[in-house]
Amino acid sequence: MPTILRAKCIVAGDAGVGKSSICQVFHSDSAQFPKNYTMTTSVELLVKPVNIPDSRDQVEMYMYDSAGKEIFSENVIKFWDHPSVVMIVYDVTDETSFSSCIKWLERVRAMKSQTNIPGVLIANKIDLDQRRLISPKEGKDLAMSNGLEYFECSAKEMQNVDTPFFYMAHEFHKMYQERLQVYSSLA
Ligand SMILES: Nc1nc2c(ncn2[C@@H]2O[C@H](COP(=O)(O)OP(=O)(O)O)[C@@H](O)[C@H]2O)c(=O)[nH]1
Ligand SMILES: [Mg+2]
Repeated sequence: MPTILRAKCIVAGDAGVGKSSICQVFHSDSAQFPKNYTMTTSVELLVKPVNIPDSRDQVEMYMYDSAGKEIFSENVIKFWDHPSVVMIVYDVTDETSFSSCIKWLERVRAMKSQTNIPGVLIANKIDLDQRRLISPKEGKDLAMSNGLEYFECSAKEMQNVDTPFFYMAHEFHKMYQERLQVYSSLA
C-alpha cells in the first residue's frame, strides 16, 4: 500500500534572505524564479509532493513560508504549532541574517516539545560570490553544532533548491518507518 505522509515544513529566516523565492522555485519545479512578488503579511502555504525512492510512498511537503520584517512577529508564530521539519535560511552576503539563524531555530524548536525534528540550514544567494561574507565553513559549523544539515543554493539561478526539500522529505519518511517498526515490534 502506498502511503501519503504530510510534513509541515516551517521556513524561517530574516526578511529578504530568499525564503519565498526558494519555496516558489521548488514548488514550480524550477520553472521560474519569481520576478514580481508581493511581500506577504504573515504566512503563505505551498504544497508539493515528493516521491520517496525505492518505495511507493509520497511525502507531501506543506511549506509554511513566513513573512514580515519583524522578527518573531506573533502573526507568524501562531502558524507554527506542530512542525515536522524546519528550514532556516540566511543570505551569504548578509551577516545579520546569519547571526539571526540561531534565534529562528530556537523559536521553531520551542514549538515542538518531544523529539528533535529534522532540519536544514540554507546558505542562499551563492550566485553573489563577490559579495559573499559568510564562508561555507562558518555555515557548516553552525549547522553541525545545531544538529542541522547544511546546504548552499541560489534561488535566482535555481541551483540546488530541491535538494534540501528532498532531504527533509526523506528524513521525515525515515522517522515514520522507524516508528512503524517500533509499533509492529510491540504488537
Ligand atoms: N542574487 C540573488 N537574489 C535572490 C536570491 N534569492 C532571492 N533573491 C532576491 O532577494 C530578494 C528577497 O527575496 P524573497 O524571496 O522575497 O525573500 P524573503 O523575504 O526571505 O521571502 C528578492 O529581490 C529576490 O529576487 C538568490 O539566490 N540570489
Ligand atoms: Mg517572503
